Amino acid sequence: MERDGYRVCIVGATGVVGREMISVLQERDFPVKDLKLLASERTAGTTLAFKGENLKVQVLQEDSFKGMDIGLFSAGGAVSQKYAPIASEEGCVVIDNTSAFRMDPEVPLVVPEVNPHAIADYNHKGIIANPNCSTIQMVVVLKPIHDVATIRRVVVSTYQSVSGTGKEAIRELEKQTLAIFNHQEVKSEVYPHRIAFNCLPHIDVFSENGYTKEEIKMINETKKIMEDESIGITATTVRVPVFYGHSESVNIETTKKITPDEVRDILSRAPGVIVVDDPKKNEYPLAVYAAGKDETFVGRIREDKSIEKGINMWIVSDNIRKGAALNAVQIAEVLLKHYW
Ligand code: L14
Repeated sequence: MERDGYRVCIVGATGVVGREMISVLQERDFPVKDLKLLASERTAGTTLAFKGENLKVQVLQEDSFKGMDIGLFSAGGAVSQKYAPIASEEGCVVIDNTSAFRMDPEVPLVVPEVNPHAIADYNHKGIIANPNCSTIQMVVVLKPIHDVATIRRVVVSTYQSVSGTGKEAIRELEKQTLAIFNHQEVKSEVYPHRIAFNCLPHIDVFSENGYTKEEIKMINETKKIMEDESIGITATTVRVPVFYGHSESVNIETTKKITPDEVRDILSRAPGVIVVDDPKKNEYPLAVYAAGKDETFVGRIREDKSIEKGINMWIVSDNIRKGAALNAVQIAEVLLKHYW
């Protein structure tokens, strides 16, 4: 059905991801008829610009979703748990950026380049989940390889930027860096230890088995999105003193032998992926280069000679864009095109 546009609301509009959602809707000229910005009492009242108009952020309430078509949620798991069912009940389709519903067997978990069909397969009830940032950038690279060579096992270590945690963490890295240069006391409020000039092998909370929730999310979400429970995955997720862009060292073992040249060839044709792999010219993906871009960058593609059929690579993407806001808007675009 052709429409003159959709009524869109953003829950968590004043956050790092919420603000990026506003920019992405604008940049991509998403057919927005009406944009409603929602946040907690703490930040409501803020004014944010959309297409030259200043919009005032309203307090999120149970009746916020009346008449809305699409809700982009990024205000934490607890807010989604409470308000996503209320929104979908009102007929507002929720695209949820939190981990609240990702592993729910009735909720599709979607990366448009990888499994857009999941939206139809799951016969969703008005909630579609946006995967974890580290998972998204990994699966856009792994899926095209899996289709050709069948991945048996994945070993991933991440190097994640502070922006994933939010604006307080961005400020913490800035403040600590300045404090160290000025020989002042370094305070850690957001993270349990100093992040400036340091690496923390700790993202999200620890669970009983010694893994962090971030690691468990990467393992479970990758299997769900790739639709293959047989893939073995292990992960170590690390916070590094970078502002924007997550990097990942990824080792795969395949069932069918595949050469680095074949991997480069497959990935050069993969949607949303750019191969940056010319070591002689010192060219490889970098967080500072990926920041602000839409694509996922992959390089350092080489054979893992310690096993018979292994490949190593380095994958980088903007965690706030492809890892969150952009992927959410791309899900909305798939919805409009095929399912509305
Ligand atoms: O969406 O970087 O699962 O602290 C959890 C941890 C997003 C980012 C998620 C971080 C995330 C995050």
